[in-house]
Amino acid sequence: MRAVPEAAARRPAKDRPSSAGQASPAAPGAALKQPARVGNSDIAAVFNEIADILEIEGANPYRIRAYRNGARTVEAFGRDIAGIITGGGELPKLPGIGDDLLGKIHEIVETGTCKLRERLHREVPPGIVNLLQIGGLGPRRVKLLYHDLGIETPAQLLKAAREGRIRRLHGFGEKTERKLLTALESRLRDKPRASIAAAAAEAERLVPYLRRAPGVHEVAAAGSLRRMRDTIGDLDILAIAAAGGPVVDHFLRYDEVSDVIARGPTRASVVLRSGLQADLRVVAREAGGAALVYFTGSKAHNIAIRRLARKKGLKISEYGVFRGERRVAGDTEASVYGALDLPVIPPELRENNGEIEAAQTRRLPRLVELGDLKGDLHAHTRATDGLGSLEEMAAAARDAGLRYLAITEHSRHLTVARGLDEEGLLRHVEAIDRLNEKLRGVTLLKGIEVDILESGDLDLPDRVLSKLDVVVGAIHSHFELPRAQQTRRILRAMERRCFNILAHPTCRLINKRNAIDVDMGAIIRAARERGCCLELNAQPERLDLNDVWCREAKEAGVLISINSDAHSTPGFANLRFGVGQARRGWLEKKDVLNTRSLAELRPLLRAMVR
Ligand code: DGT
Ligand code: CA
Ligand code: CA
Repeated sequence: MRAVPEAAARRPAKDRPSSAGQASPAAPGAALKQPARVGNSDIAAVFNEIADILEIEGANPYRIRAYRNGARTVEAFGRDIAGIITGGGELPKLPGIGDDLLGKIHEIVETGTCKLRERLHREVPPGIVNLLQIGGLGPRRVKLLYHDLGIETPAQLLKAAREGRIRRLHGFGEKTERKLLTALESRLRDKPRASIAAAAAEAERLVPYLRRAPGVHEVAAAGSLRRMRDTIGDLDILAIAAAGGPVVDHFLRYDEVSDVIARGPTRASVVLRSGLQADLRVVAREAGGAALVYFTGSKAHNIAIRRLARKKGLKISEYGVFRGERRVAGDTEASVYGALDLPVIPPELRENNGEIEAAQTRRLPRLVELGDLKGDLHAHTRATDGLGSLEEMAAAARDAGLRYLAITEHSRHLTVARGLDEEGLLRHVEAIDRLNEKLRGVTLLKGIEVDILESGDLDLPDRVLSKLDVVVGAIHSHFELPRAQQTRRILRAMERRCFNILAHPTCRLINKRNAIDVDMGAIIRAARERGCCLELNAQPERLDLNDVWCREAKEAGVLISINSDAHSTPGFANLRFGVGQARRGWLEKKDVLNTRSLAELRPLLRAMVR
């Protein structure tokens, strides 16, 4: 059994995404990392958040009011502040916005956040900001809850409300307590799903911790995380041990546990401090494989194999495979599938989407693996909105096992990311040429992530694009166009002679922005006819194309490029999430552009130029 999803286990995890940058989308303080445009309301939201935390901290009321007034002014200002600033213009004098706040506005426009906000987030317990999102709770009440009852998280608040401890607080009362309880319970019901990166990071701390429990033989993460779904509802952890009790006790002593939802002799459910729920099941060794199959799911897959078992006169459950009273399999996954005359089906395929039929006819795909990737065709440096230098990014790519890396900075239209104009790009390209002469073990490719303008034009002329090794086209604006117009826009861009790869084709940001409304079927068909590629962007908040469209693209014969879109050196660690999504889309090595060696890749890219 493995503790981490298969595709992830193949490479050392030293370059894990930092939990700061890749935390769950709901995590407070996560900067708006994407070069998404900062609107006036975003600036106002940062100011209001600062005011909230200052109020919880009991700061000077004048200072708090300054941020609240600043937020109101910014929101009411009739023009787009980011547009004025990035266009090199000067903001008119605004009421209540002095030099200090003006400096912060610039900071927010450039980085999506500001240092003060990040510092405040470090000063107060992280869950506290989440308390503010609960209906009926302002900063004054949150401050009381924190100081008088030590409540830092929604889970702790829920517990206190259920125990009737809130009503006794000054200024709360029974009615408020009941309202809070309702709000908290409905929040629990429809809480957003965690990003796979946040869930994987949690599991990679929890699983090794559980391995140290007394009498444990093995521990593994199952559920949607093992299937590498793009988002995770809760963690399902399976432990194999002779006795459940000591393992459950050890689990409940984990210092990240903020609330215990349920406990029994062989199972427990808790809420972790991040807000993610974790379910533990402890089973005996002889049932380990059957339990792993059961808790890996998906539910639809489980139901389908149970039906198959019944046809063979077998009964399958989380305890084993039985013929009548007699156990015929269950200690390993291979024994369970073997009892059904099936090879082990990779967890990523277990969605009852044809994998059982493919297994029966011995036509399961040989899924692409992380180690198959030879290069990465989408990355940024600090020349635009990245953090690393060319040298640092090249070295990090090499350390991640890659042999080539395309540097694809933003183009001029994307002013929030300080996109390059023609001159800036050509200078960058020369720097890449010079560096390539010195580099060992990895080659940089000259690329661009060129903006697809509203009209479908590209942001730079062919004369410039034709000097590059790879042209990645991307949409960063006008996400709301009607379907027909959005589709036409992308098809038009793909027709350009130098176009190689359509980046993050649906532009979704998980839990933040919906996919654009576009006829993806038409885009896939056009990519096949045009002979260009589609990206699977591996950033955990994108994972775009998703599994479903990857499979469609594969069936249409369109190559997918699994790209990190790294903005800093740890960014390459995200490739594993891209590979997970690709595997869910049934992709094999041959279906992925960047499994090709550099010698194989160059002619492929050149053949796309017409
Ligand atoms: P999630 O947590 O929403 O991301 O998705 P899962 O797949 O991790 O679902 P979860 O945590 O509710 O359950 C974990 C696994 O347990 C699931 O993949 C299959 C199994 N399971 C849960 N409920 C049922 C059920 O009613 N019938 C069957 N056959 N299996 C179930
Ligand atoms: Ca789950
Ligand atoms: Ca669960």
